[in-house]
Amino acid sequence: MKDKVLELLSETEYVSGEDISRKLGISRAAVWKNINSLKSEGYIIESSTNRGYRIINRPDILTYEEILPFLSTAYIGRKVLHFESLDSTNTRAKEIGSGSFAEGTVIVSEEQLSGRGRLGRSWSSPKGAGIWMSLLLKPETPPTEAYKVTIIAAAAVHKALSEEGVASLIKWPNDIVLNGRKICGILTEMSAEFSRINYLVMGIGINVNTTLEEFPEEIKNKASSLRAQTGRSFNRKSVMSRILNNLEIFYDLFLQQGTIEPCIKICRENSAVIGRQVLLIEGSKSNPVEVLDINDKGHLLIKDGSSIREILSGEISLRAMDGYI
Ligand code: BTX
Repeated sequence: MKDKVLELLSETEYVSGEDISRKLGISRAAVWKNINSLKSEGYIIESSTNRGYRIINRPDILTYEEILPFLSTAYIGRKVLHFESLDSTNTRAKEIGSGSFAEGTVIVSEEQLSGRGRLGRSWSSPKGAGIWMSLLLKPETPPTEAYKVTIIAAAAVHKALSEEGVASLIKWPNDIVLNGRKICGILTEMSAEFSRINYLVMGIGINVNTTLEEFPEEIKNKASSLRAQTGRSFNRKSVMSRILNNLEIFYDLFLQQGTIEPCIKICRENSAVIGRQVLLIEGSKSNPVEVLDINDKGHLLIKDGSSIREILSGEISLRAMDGYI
């Protein structure tokens, strides 16, 4: 009901309690209760005895109602489960994955208490500073195609950031970097049977307005945020919606035409690693290789000594010879 009350309110004109009560079929006392509940979420609402209610200011929160003005999708992000705090949005998405939630459902939390990276690593997710979200996807493709979704996510984040005026680079397969610092990570997880995917969870974590002090000591030398790197604050609602808008375009192309070609092109043209000597970390082994290209399947081509190898993302990491990247 609170959401319905919010839909009726506006910044430009007053709406009377009586109108709200009539339109929603609730009592005046219930209207007042819902207004108070919105105020406790951070909405600043003016109430004038004669004229009614008017929104003065909206909170910086990533609810469906708040991203709606920026969203141009048909189904991605049309159902948003918003939390103040969660252990991990990926974990929550996996809990609901096999249920009835539609493809494109987004789980987003203002903070994560146990945000997860790849290979059991953790992801720092302080309150209100970044975007910590997971998308539920149910592509009718074989499990061997699932890796492509990470490439789609990387391209969508890159494109969204460039629309925000930020020229980021993609560190294949799942990091976005700005000035050599990690500002975004992608974690795709899957539930599948032998030949079909039950569901995919595409987790995206992006440091938007995080200050450097907010990062844990051990990642201060490699992590950063859009704000720390550019010196300006970003509208998280706009950044989140741009990512979802671009995701839907690329994901539809993948579903309908079976291609991720435009995404590979973006990853290739904005690569943080192509043409560089890097350390390839596989399990406990680490050896210097030269990154040659990303091929048409989205795999990384590297020169390892005298042989050329094709790497299929998964369990590897890349590092600069002398630091993060
Ligand atoms: P990754 O394994 O490539 O990166 C994790 C590593 O990155 C950590 O070991 C640490 O060194 C560093 N790191 C941790 N937190 C941050 C941060 N905030 N910014 C930059 N570097 C950091 C990357 O895994 C995938 C991360 C996905 C995160 C999203 S958030 C929404 C969703 N829910 C969830 O639990 N995970 C995903």
